[in-house]
Amino acid sequence: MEDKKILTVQDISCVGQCSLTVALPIISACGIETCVLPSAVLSTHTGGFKGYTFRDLTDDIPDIVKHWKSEGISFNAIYTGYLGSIEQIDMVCDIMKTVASKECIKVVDPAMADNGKLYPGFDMGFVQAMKKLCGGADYLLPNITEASFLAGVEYKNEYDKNYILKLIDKLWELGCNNVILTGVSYEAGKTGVVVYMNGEYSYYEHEKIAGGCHGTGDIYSSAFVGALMNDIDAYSAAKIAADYVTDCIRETMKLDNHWYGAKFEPVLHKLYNRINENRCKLI
Ligand code: PXL
Repeated sequence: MEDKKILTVQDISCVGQCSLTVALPIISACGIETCVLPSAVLSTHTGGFKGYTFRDLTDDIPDIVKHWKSEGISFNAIYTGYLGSIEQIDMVCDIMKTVASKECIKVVDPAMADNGKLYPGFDMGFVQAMKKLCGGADYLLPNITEASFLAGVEYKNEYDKNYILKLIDKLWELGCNNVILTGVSYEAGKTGVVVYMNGEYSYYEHEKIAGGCHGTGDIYSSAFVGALMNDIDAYSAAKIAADYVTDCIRETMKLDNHWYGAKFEPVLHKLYNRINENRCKLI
């Protein structure tokens, strides 16, 4: 049996159910050893709390990576999320080469925007730097807002299939191998993911639960990576992650005022079960 481990690079938001506090439990629950490189430490995420603290860890990264190299440590997959600075994006581009195993799978979630807007603290310089990281991805997982910034295409709330195909084509031109575009909704009450792989587009449509939740992009990417690392094909992994996010939102809606994140913990077993069902199909 292969001894696989993944490195995930993103921030620690101490409170807020996003980034590392989501990636670590979800990927671990998928049975995969999960190593972390924290990009920054924040008291909370930036999506609704006021007066949060932010410690950028860019300066710590070179020594951490140097130590890993001296120990001969490498990773079977590297998955990046929210990054703290442009300088850090450049370092992560480097890490994608230096601590990657031979067959390393590179997954980039360009976590920087949603609902038509960049997150606080990010600007077009950050978007420009992010394009380089995205260009080296085996799997690029943006939402529509991130895709529109990266593609240089106007953001639209309502769109047709041609708009989505244009976004994906422009993302692919950045150099990435495969694109998984999340939050693609063509009709009320439905949403889905478009998977662009080996020149072909597939769409997995599912129920859209009113309300939505903060941090679902991070949950989606983490579940996708967890499934992929279990040798599940990318389309099935995209579908498993979408079903899991739907479970998380449904769970969150049971509460009156859980506004800052999604309740991913009580439904982790459903993700685990789906991954095992799909693994069985492989055998
Ligand atoms: O969920 C993405 C995310 C991650 N990390 C931080 C954030 C956000 C989104 O707002 O603020 C710190």
